[in-house]
Amino acid sequence: MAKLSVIVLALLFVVVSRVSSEEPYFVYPEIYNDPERDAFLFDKFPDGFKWCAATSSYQIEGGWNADGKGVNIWDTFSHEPGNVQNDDNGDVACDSYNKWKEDVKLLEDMKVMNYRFSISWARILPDGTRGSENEAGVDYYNNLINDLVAAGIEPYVTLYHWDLPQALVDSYDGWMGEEIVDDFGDYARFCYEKFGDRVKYWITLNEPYIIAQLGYEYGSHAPGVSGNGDKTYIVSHNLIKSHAKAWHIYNDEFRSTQNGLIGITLNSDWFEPENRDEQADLDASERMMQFMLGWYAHPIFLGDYPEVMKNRIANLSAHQGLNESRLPEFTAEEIEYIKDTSDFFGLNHYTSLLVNDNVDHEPDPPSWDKDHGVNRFPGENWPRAESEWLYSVPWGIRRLLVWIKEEYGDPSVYVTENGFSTADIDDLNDQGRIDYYRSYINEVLKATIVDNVNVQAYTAWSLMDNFEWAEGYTERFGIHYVDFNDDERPRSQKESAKEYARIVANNGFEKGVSAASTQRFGLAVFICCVLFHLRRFVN
Ligand code: GBE
Repeated sequence: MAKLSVIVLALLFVVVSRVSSEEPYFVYPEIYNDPERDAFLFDKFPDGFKWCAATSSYQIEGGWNADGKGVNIWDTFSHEPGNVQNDDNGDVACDSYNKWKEDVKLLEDMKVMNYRFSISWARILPDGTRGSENEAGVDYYNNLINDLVAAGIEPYVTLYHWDLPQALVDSYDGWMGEEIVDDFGDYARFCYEKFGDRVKYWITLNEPYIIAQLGYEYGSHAPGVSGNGDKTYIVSHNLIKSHAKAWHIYNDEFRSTQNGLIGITLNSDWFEPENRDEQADLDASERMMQFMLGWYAHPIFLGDYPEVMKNRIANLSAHQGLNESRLPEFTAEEIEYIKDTSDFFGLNHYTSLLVNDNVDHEPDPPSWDKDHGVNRFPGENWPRAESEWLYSVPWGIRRLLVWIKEEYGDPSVYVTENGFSTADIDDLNDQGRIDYYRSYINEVLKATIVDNVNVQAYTAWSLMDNFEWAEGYTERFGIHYVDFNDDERPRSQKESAKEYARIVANNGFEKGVSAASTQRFGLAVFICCVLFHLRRFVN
């Protein structure tokens, strides 16, 4: 009898210790207070899911005038005082032009499968065109790619992450000129020829929305042009055609021998209706999605611009007294040529906003913001990152992924960026970033295995702190810390990099793997052993 009770007691102890070790690590901001929506899901991603980390050329490379590189629009823009916080620039940045071997090491240590980086157009074609080939630039990317392949890390290569050769602006106004379509095609072909034997994933353009809207309407990004709902649409038109051209060149001339995939990366917030019982708010949400994401995704995945954009911009243009819509039209042939030119849906996502209908808009002067006619604002008390625009809204990415699945016919989605910024302080213990990654990745998991969205990859932005565009070095997005005051630009692992590596190793989330629960389990085993021995004396 005594023996039995000891055994029962021991079993009980084991059970209790296991149960308490399974307490979920709850990382959703408590403010949301919607346990049903925000409950943590302990499960794994499907086998073969790709884990990735990303950077871009101008943000990390430095070497801005090294070994024959041409000047690009971010060199020009950042060298002009007043454009970037503290007049920072990417002249040295993380010095990855010299320290790329260390970058590969960081990736290896985390055991990610892929590295997403971009090619600096002006580094390999200094004046933007084929005649100007720069061998040293080509060597740089060959070395990086070879090292990645040797380390078993697949390269995901972005052709254009915002650093346009300055020469193309000087000769035809860059993305404003139609000539860009052929020049981008030639540049893409050059990259497939040089690197396509080893690169099997290509991304044509990173975030055409930002290129057009911040570069040619708000003027806050290079080339710093301001507009009134005009240039932004012309630039977008050329961006979409350039993307399609690069896809067709790959498809016609390289796919059969190189066997890779090529697509585009679009950025979008999720726009949550302020009140789901109000039809006007639901409409505002849908309209905002079409104006931000549909602007590019509709022509590329479905054909032509979204109806709501065509109608509203035509109406507001007529109201202004213009003969033609400010939104250019695609010809029937162009619509066909552009449709179905992305082998996957590359998605960059960071944040969500609430929306309602903007009823009292004075349409003059015109702008993209007036064309959509939507108010966007954060929810009360939503936790914010260092970046003014970045609120942590984990459930937003799930809603967005489901929207993409339904709108675009269930494409395979690669999340090509997601991440969180902190202030410029030297702190490796970045709990806020850890919470952001855990909760956002958990929502991607729900979208994948509960909602059956075909998500195939997830990418952390960024592998390391880097030049954050107009914010310079005042905002840090890295899962590795870079000391920009040290000439050596040393990198160190933040806690978020370790957490990301654990998620990668588990291909998702395991229950109860905290140090405390492991200790509790060890203690329980020890006590059971003691009880087991005591049992002899009891008998
Ligand atoms: C991505 O952009 C980029 O691909 C990456 O290069 C960048 O480092 C990362 O995200 C973090 O920003 O009032 O609209 O003019 C908005 C995401 C500033 C898009 C916010 C900069 C969104 C680009 C200021 N934006 N961001 S405003």
